[in-house]
Amino acid sequence: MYDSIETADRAELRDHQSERLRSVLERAYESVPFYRDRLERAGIQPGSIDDIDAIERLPLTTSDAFRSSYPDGLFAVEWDDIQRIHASSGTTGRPKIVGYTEDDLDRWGAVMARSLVAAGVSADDIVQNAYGYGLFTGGLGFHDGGEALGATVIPVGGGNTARQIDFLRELESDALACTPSYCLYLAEALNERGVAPSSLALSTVLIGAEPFTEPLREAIEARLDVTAIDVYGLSEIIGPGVSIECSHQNGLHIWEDHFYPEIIDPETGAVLPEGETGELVLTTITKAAQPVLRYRTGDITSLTRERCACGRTHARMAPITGRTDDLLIIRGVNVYPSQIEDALLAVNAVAPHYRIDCHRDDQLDRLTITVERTSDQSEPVASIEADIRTELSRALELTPDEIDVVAPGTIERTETGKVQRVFDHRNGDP
Ligand code: DLL
Repeated sequence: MYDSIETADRAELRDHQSERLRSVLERAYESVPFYRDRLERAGIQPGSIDDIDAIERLPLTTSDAFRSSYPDGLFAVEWDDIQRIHASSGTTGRPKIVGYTEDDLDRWGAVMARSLVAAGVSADDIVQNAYGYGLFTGGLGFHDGGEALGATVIPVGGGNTARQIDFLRELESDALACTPSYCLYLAEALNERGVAPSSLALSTVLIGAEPFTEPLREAIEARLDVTAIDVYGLSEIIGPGVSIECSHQNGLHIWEDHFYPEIIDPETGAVLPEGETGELVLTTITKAAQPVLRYRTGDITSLTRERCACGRTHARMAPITGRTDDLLIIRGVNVYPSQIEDALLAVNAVAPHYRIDCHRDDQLDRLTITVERTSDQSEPVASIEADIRTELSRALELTPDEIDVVAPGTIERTETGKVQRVFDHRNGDP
């Protein structure tokens, strides 16, 4: 264990949660007009909630809160106290901005260090971090956690497969952190180069940031001869480190002394009993810069509060099985179809007919965008394509693999029912 709270008695944990909820509510009410309005409208005075069980009375928060408060309306501290910013995709043009104070960054480092220990990583280990560095929380989240633990971190970042392989071999990394799809890609690249997994020191991979199935995990474990640990998190709450599996791989331990979980019925918003599947809702009970109350993650899972065989008592969530919205996660990057639509329709020569295709080729996601040009033929295709690329690069943190500009009338029209513009062939769309 990294921290004794991980095995705390549940009654003790609940006392902590109640106390922290009271304090976060007070801060949110005092410092964030958005929450003050919501609480007042719901007739709730912060002092009237004194037990964690009463959290159900608080209004739910959706990702719209980030959009309507862009960029800093959800901050509970002054800019002077913000030490770092991260961001993730919003449904349209503007990203969700997340801020951290110095204490928040320390807490994040500590929950990530705790997560790494739960996954079997120790201070003596070398962690090769192949999550992207930058606004995405994956890179710096694992980086700070590895350093807080006292491990050696190799900040190689995403991609650059030849270098990843060199480092795995020559620096003898014990753990690798990357998306599951990239992990599988790397396994194939190793195989093609004739590198036997048994010749590597690698024993653990930390896979997250996108959904994966159990067979995919098994393929990773078999091909790399490793234990593949599921790690979950989201920028709005902190980034990676909200929850992680231990070596028993029987659910992801949610660090409940910082993040309070509930499962709701996505249709009605009602809290569901333990064990039922629904939408995960999280409340940050320690975050200073930007507390988030009852946030609808959009992720589908279930919870158990039974003590794990490892001795940890915090609630465990099942691996994520899907989302309540249309978020696409492509190579670990979040993309809402509405962001693509906004960008395409900002180009004059483009008609409002398009399709988005996601394939998985050779274990790597590919994004293809097909758009119709208008009947005005004056602009050459190459220049329309260039305009589209410019608009998309403004809106997305990933470049489509292919942009196809087609003649007017080419894209199939929908006469009945809902239009389907997104074809996620990874999920079996034809
Ligand atoms: O993906 C944080 C992260 C980085 C987690 C590295 C794990 C490892 P966002 O970019 O804000 O943050 O995306 C959050 O990604 O709501 C889920 O839909 C999805 N997601 C994250 N981890 C998992 C996972 C990071 N283990 C969104 N399994 C979340 C399934 C995941 N989906």
